[in-house]
Amino acid sequence: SLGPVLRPLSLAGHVGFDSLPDQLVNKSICQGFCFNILCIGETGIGKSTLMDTLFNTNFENFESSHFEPQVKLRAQTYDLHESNVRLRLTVVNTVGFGDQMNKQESYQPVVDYIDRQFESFLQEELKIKRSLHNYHDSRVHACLYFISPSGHSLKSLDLVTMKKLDSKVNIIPVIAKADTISKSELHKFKIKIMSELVSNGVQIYQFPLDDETVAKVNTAMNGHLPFAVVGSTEEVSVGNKMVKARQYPWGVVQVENESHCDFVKLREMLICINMEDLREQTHTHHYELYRRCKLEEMGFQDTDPECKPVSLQQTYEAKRQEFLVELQKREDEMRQMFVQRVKLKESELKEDERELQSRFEQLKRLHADEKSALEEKKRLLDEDQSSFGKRRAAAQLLQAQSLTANGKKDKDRKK
Ligand SMILES: Nc1nc2c(ncn2[C@@H]2O[C@H](COP(=O)(O)OP(=O)(O)OP(=O)(O)O)[C@@H](O)[C@H]2O)c(=O)[nH]1
Ligand SMILES: *[C@@H]1O[C@H](CO)[C@@H](O)[C@H](O)[C@H]1NC(C)=O
Ligand SMILES: *[C@@H]1O[C@H](CO)[C@@H](O)[C@H](O)[C@H]1NC(C)=O
Ligand SMILES: [Mg+2]
Repeated sequence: SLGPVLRPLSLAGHVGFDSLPDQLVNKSICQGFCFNILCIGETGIGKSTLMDTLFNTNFENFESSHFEPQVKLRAQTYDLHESNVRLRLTVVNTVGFGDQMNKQESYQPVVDYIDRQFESFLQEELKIKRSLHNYHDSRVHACLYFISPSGHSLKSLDLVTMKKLDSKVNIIPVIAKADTISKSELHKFKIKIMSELVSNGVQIYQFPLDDETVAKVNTAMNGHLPFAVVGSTEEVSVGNKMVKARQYPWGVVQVENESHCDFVKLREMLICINMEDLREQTHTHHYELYRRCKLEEMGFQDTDPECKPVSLQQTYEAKRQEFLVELQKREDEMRQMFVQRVKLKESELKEDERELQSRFEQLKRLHADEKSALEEKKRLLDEDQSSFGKRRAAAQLLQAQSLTANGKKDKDRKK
């Protein structure tokens, strides 16, 4: 790149910035370290025993049943001290892994757990008031995948799970309970496992070769993968020493004897040599990938289609503009819908009005007919009445005449 031109200068005397590495060391010691291990393996495969053996502790162990309806993850955090170094260790165990009828779903809770830890780190990073210096980083730095010592091959669950996880976490496969498999079988089994991983495109963690002080040992150790491990917290006396071992009727398996198993190799690689690299890879590779996908999903980008850099401000403005346009579109749609609805309602009302009007006309006609019928009746009634009146008057007259006529007759008779 086109940086400033550098001019080498030699110092005339001691300045003191050669203490920078020491300052870094002192600062790190002061802050303390954190390391998070995820143990994936079927129930009873020896996860807890191996963790206890690795860290020389007695972590809380809950034996899980084989009847869990689904896989769960259980995380426990411990504060460990060695000399003046403080390590905050989180051990995450899968509970019920591979015990369900439908084993294809076993990996999903694991994937979700890893993503959740990335997400909470991202959320902390995106805050305005960040407190990353005292943030409890729960991102998984190393994933020990426990392969069952069948001596045969990997199970499809193993391949599917590792494939789902290999872009999210540093996978270190181990052959569990390696004391149950014979030496010649173990050798073939290791080769088989590695070739299956390669042919399925599963990317496991490779011990780094860029630091030349450990490049040699790391190269050699990459050739011993996957480590065949034995765990035990039981102490057995061998010679005049007490050593961690598993005792059998036919002999003793010494956990920390390299001709018995790869436990020491695992401890060296995981804790003594590459713990910092595992932490770094988690941050610079796996988290970086998660962050990138997440931000791209949210619409952020570094460059526009013409490869010009885009600032956060521009992205924000563009998003805002996009949002406003969308809002305007929605508003127009709403308005159109409203107008349409009003029109529909209006025509409905007009129709109702027409109907009412016609009903009204009909009623009016009916009423008029009734009225004229009634008037006709009244007229007839009036006619009847007047003819009745006339007839009555005639009758009365007749009666009166007949009365006078009778009176005369009586008088005549008396005379
Ligand atoms: N042969 C042999 N047995 C082991 C080894 N490690 C653990 N075991 C035994 O396996 C049994 C289960 O060990 P745990 O360490 O509890 O297994 P786990 O995977 O933590 O089991 P859950 O947490 O219940 O899923 C115990 O009886 C251990 O003694 C080993 O390396 N070889
Ligand atoms: C680092 O710590 C050691 C021991 O506490 C001390 O002697 C040394 O001066 C410190 N160095 C720096 C650069 O702070
Ligand atoms: C390791 O095991 C081998 C083979 O069993 C044995 O010869 C050797 O003495 C053991 N080493 C230690 C330190 O016990
Ligand atoms: Mg356990």
